[in-house]
Amino acid sequence: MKLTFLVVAATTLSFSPAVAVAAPHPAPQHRASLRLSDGAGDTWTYSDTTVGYTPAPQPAADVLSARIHHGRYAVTTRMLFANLTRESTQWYRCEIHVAGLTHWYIVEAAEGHWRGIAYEEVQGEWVRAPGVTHKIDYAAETFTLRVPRRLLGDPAWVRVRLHNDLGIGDGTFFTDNPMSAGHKPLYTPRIPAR
Ligand SMILES: [Ca+2]
Repeated sequence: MKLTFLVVAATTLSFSPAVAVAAPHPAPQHRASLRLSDGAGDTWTYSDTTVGYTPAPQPAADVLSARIHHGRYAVTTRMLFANLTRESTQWYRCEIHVAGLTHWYIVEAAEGHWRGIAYEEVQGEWVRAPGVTHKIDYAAETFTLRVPRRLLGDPAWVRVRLHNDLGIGDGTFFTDNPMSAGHKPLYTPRIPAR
């Protein structure tokens, strides 16, 4: 089992039936945080010249765990990687779905801006995302993104999807996510604000 909810939005859980709910005690109600675990060595590769996705280990893109918190003031997400590097272009992606709308955030890290630049994708265009803060910690192997709730319209709940893509420069890419066992990430159930 790849995905494990340690804390769940118990009353709104409607995820895949394959998901294991790890709750040693009666599940708390309306928790605003999710913790996700992911396998090691389970990245996928794809390219500009081939079709589909193939399993291929790539520690720089390999997500090991994640945390999503819907707090009073912001949605904060964090992914832990096997071994982040400053060698290839990496796109850290976070999609936040609210009622009737999805916000698409991308942080790009590459030569010249290893700290990353945050964008929101709006109608296919990448625009800078003031108010959105992030940190790429290459020593701790973590990527953190914080989106103020006011930028999301102060939603009652959010559904979140995290993933990343790494481009090694020859048209070859790697991807991984903590949201599914495959290359395609799935959204969380609704996470209410707290
Ligand atoms: Ca992984």
